[in-house]
Amino acid sequence: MGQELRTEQLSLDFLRVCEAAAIAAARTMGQGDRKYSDHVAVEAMRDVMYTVPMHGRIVIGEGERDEAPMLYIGEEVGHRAEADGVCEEHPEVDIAVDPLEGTNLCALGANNAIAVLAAAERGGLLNAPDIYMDKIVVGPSSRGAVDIDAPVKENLKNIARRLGRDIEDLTVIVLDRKRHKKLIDEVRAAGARIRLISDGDLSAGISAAVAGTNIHAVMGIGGAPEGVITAAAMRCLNGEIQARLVFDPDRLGVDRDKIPDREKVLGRLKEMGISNPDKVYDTNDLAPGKKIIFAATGVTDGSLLRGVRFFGAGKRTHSLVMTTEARLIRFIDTVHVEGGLDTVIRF
Ligand code: VTB
Repeated sequence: MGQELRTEQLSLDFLRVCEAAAIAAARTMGQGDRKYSDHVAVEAMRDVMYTVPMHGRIVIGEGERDEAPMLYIGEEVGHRAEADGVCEEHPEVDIAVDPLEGTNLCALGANNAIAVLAAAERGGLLNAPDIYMDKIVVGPSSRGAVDIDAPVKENLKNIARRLGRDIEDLTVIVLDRKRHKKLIDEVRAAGARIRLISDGDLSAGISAAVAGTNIHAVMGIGGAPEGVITAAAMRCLNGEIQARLVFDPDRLGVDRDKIPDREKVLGRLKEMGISNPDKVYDTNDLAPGKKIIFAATGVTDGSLLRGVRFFGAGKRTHSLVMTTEARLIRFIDTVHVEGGLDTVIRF
């Protein structure tokens, strides 16, 4: 057993981790090479991760799909210092990372790419497989008013009622994919406005939980790892996510040979401790931790976070850092000064 997890300090360490990943990725913005952008983000994130005083374990990472050499599922990360010959016990932390959420967005210089991670005490984050997940994400006002199995129109009606407006005044974010044709038709028929995004349902979900972004819900099928990290953010922001794993090729609108065979997926889920693949997960199932930490830094400009800006004598990052424990939602604007004593800091 390590020391008790102190989220106050650790959240600021994780801020450094996300800032480093965001800066590295932002340098590659617009180069059109998503793999390279991801690679530099992963490297930077991992380097700083090793300076954090913790006994960390990656539970969601670059894992399976990419067969990643770094930040793979199960990798132990963190700085294990020994002071005066006495082994200083560090807290045990489970970590879910997405060093560059929206690799394409960064490669194209499009909005809403972020570097993000969530952490909790051991077992505090669902070890979700890297497969698809159907999700509905709403902010605090609509918590308890939606049901992933209800008709789209009913959910929208309930969200509108909670927000004291008409369905026509809602904006719903949906990933622009063929698999969402029916969902998009239904949202349109209900009268809500839609923002179709090319990527990044995780940053969209966070925006849905912050009033003033003019985003009221995120619906549809994206990645399961992104779902877990979204849930961690919802725990801190009082929002809600409901979700269900999806591996039916018909629902995904893909050829059967494009995704692993159902039996194979079921086997893998069982190994991961998931016996009911059709389970509806709520926020607490996905991120059950008592102590949740969430940190994200903007890579490109977005609805909630500004992207990294480089100026001659340094760079500037914009981040969101929060924990369930401290009830502090921090938007952190950091100037990383590299110039000499004559460096001018702008407001
Ligand atoms: C999803 C979504 C992510 O990639 O994982 C998506 O959750 C991949 O979906 O936010 P496709 O296979 O349909 O492209 C993101 O958009 C970006 O990582």
